[in-house]
Amino acid sequence: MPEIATTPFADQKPGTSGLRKKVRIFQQPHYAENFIQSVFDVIEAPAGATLVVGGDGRFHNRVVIQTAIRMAAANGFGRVVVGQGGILSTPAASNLIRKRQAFGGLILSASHNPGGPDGDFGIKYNVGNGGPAPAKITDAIFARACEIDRYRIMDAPDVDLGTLGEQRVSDLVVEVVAPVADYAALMEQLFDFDAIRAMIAGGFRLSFDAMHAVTGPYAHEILENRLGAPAGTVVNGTPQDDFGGHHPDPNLVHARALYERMMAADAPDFGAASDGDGDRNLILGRGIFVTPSDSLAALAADAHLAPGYAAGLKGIARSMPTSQAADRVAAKLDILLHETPTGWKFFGNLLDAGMATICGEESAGTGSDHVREKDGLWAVLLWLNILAVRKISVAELMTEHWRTYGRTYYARHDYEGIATRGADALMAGIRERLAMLPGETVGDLTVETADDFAYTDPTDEITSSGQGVRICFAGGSRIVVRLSGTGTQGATLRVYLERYEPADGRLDLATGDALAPLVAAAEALLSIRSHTDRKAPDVVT
Ligand code: VG1
Ligand code: CO
Repeated sequence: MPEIATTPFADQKPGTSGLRKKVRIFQQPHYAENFIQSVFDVIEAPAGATLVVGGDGRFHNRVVIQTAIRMAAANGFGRVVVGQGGILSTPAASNLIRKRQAFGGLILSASHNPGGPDGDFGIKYNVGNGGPAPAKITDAIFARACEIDRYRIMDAPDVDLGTLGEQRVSDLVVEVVAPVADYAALMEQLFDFDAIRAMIAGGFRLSFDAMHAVTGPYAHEILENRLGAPAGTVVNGTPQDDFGGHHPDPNLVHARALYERMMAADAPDFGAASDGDGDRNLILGRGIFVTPSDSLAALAADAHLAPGYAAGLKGIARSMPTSQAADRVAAKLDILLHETPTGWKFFGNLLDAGMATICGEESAGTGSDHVREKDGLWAVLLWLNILAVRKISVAELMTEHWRTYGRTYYARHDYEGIATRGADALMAGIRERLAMLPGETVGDLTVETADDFAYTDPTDEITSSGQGVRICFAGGSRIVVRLSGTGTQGATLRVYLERYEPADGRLDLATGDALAPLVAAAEALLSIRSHTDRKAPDVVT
């Protein structure tokens, strides 16, 4: 087999969701090759195995797809299934891995991070269940990348990614598939498309912002072609390799135009957006933003109204910083609630074991056991299905939810690209004081418990520690603080603020007012300003 000698790069440690770096780092000779070979060396796929390859269409996507195909050919794979044009949304890739019983898949994305020559790129390996590789595999990939001295690559011309059907690279069959077809078929199985179609035909108006990213073709096909929403429902629906110069991050900052449309007097009934690779979702109703944590809780409470979930839920899983709103739904439904570290890779085992049906994260990720990734359009369709059955507005549904379960006011404050030293000092400082915090009062708040979150996976007993600091106050409010594992520059500090108001409490406060005491407490406990050298967070979501 053709082998090329190489030397290791010391920085190929996968983070929360794969290896993410600036495009220019990935453009260094041998950089992507080293990482892909490290993956292949660790997974030891049997000869003739199938590999799914696709990405979110960002700058450099096609280059690395061609490289991955040549390397798969030289490493003994029998078949590569690749999306046409090199495009697959992350949930669609997860679905293809499962459907084609592939050994695994390479997903090329940096998700919500900006793209283009000066933007970010990423590579993530997903295992045969369709989900991100668990930590024991990503750790092994990093260890391998630190000592790699050769990679295998076939000397062959580029594959034609534009033409559907089979081609060959030496003994490898490369199958170019339509990116949307299988995914749309799966959505039709899970949801009552007739009911949603009837609601739209009856005058229900929606707007979906694809943010110039990968969900454009998926949303055009599903929302407009199959569900009958009028042309123009999907905006920014043509994927661009630099996402039009924007951050394809569906939050109130980067999806500002959609937010403003939804707050206007003539707003549509429903608004949504997705991110670069199609696994995140933003949900808005006329005059109301639904926090991702509340969205998870509301979807869990009513999921049984969709055909795919008519049998009820086996359990709910949420990442630790996600608000406790879903816990109250789980308690009422008398099902298990799992609290996992940040990142979708921790949900896979629970879904495989039938211990959870629905999962979610505060970072606009929601999904279920239909695939092993979070899924932006899935969340949109479950919302539409529930609204079509219940025949109420988003605002009415949320008000009813809060009157039943109480309301969890929530916000995340991000300090982006700060100096690593200050970020590490902040984390080390609070970790040192954790044992002393219980009983301490900050303003009107009294600390009840404080810890550094550790999670033991109930299926394989593997423990992940140091996953973020939790400070819980009497009455159910919380501050959580951790460092991001997806950034590509300096450090990003995330401070998660949460205040609980019971069902008979104050349910109509402005979020900023409701959380003001927690913002003050966070500053008092963490000295954020001095550690970050910032007066205020860069992004509040
Ligand atoms: C962030 C989010 C996390 C999410 C991850 C990947 O990680 O907080 O909830 O799973 O991004 O999302 P971090 O370590 O930066 O906080 V995506 O849409 O990149 O696949
Ligand atoms: Co994403």
